[in-house]
This record gives sequence, structure tokens and C-alpha cells, in this order.
Amino acid sequence: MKARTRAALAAPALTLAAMFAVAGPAAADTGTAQGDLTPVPLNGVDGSGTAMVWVDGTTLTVQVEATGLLAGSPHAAHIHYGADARNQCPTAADDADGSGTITTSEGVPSYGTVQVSLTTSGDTSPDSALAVDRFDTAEGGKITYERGEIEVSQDLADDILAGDAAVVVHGVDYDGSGAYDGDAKSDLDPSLPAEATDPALCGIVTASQMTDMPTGGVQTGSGGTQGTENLGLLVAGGAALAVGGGLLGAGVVSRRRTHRTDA
Ligand SMILES: [Cu+2]
Repeated sequence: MKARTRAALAAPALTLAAMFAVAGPAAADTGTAQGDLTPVPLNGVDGSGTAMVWVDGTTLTVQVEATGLLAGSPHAAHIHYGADARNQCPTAADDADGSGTITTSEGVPSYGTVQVSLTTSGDTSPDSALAVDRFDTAEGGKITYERGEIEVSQDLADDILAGDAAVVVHGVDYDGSGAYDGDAKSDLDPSLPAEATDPALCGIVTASQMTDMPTGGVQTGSGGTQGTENLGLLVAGGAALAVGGGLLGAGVVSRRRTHRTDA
């Protein structure tokens, strides 16, 4: 009996602990960081863009809009940060080997390493840094990216809110051929041309006034967007059906009353 009582007392205590554990992240910092994306020097990109990051505890929603990118090609995009980095975008002085271009590696002393891969679906960790099939393709040279529910470490969330993270969009066209090609190999993956991975646009995102989340709710990348939207429609449809059913029920009731009054 005594053991049973103890167990019964322990259960609510655990539940309470679980509730606090859930409440923890929600009580963490929230805020937004945003920045303008500008061409990485020497890399021949005539483009621009904006990046916005909503931070809610350790969950990010990221929006990136950019133009002037190589059309019809996928553009890897990441949040970069480095504790030892300058937390700036590269300058022409970062062309360490004097090749006349800034490679991704040459940008690392300024913007740090890949922390988040801004993929359209699936994994968002640095493991997906070169998952070219899961990055946005620049239709007409433009990308419009939005994804929510990106989980990061508390440290990175703090670094972003501190204004130390960079959003970098990769993929350039040095020879103007209209495709990723050329003899120069990527410093990240020699099976890819350097054009596919060299940085095109960069922007440091810094704390900004709290801005409303994207309208239409948090979407989970273009891969997951479809599903989320459908889910939203399903839910909305279900609600409408419930309301409709209620109205129908009311109609039936009033009709009955009318009948009764007539009778
Ligand atoms: Cu990157």
C-alpha cells in the first residue's frame, strides 16, 4: 500500500517536471533579425536581396528573397556563423590565394561555417550544406524562400539575435555561360564546379523590430509548403463543415418550429 501511494505521488511530480520542461523553450528569447543581401566582391554577381529570421526559443522561421542570381540553377543557401569569425561579409581582401574570386572557404574567416542549411525540405543541418536538389532554383534569377520550424541550438539562436550570423546564397556564373561549369573545381566538393558553390550574396542579419510572421502562417519550405497548405485547407474545410452542419441543424430546428406554429 505504502509503495503504491508513493508511486501515485511520484507520477504527478513527474508530470509537473515534464510541463516545466515544455514551458522552458517557450520562455526563451524571441525576436527577429534581418539584413540586406549584397554581392560578394569579385564574384561577378549583380544581385541583391533580403533575409529575415524569426527566432522563437530554438525554432527559426527564415525568409530569403533574392534577385540577380543565375537563372534556372539551384542556389545553396545557409546561415553561417563562427565564434572565431569576424561576423561580417567577405571583402576583396579575403581572396587569400589571389585567384580573383572569393571561394566559400575564403569567406569562412568573415562569415564562419555553415550552421543551418536553408533547404526546401528535409534536414536543415550542416550535413545538407550541398544538398543541391533540396535548394531553391532561381526562376528568372529570383528565389523566394520561406521555411519554418527549423530547430537550432540555443547558442546559435543567441548568436543570431546578437546580430552575428550571416545569410549566404551560393552559386555564381563567372564565365557567363548560363550554367554551373568551368574548369575550376569547388573547394567544398571537387565533383562540383566552383561556380556551383562559390558565394554570390551575403548579408549579416541583425536584430530588428519585431516583425509579424509571414502571412499565411509558418510554412515548411516549398517541399513541405504544399502539404502544410493542404493541411490548412483540410482543417479550414473541417471547421466550415462543422459550422455548416450547425447552421443546417439550426435550420432544421427552426423549420420544425415553423411547422409547429403552422399546425
Ligand atoms: Cu553557405
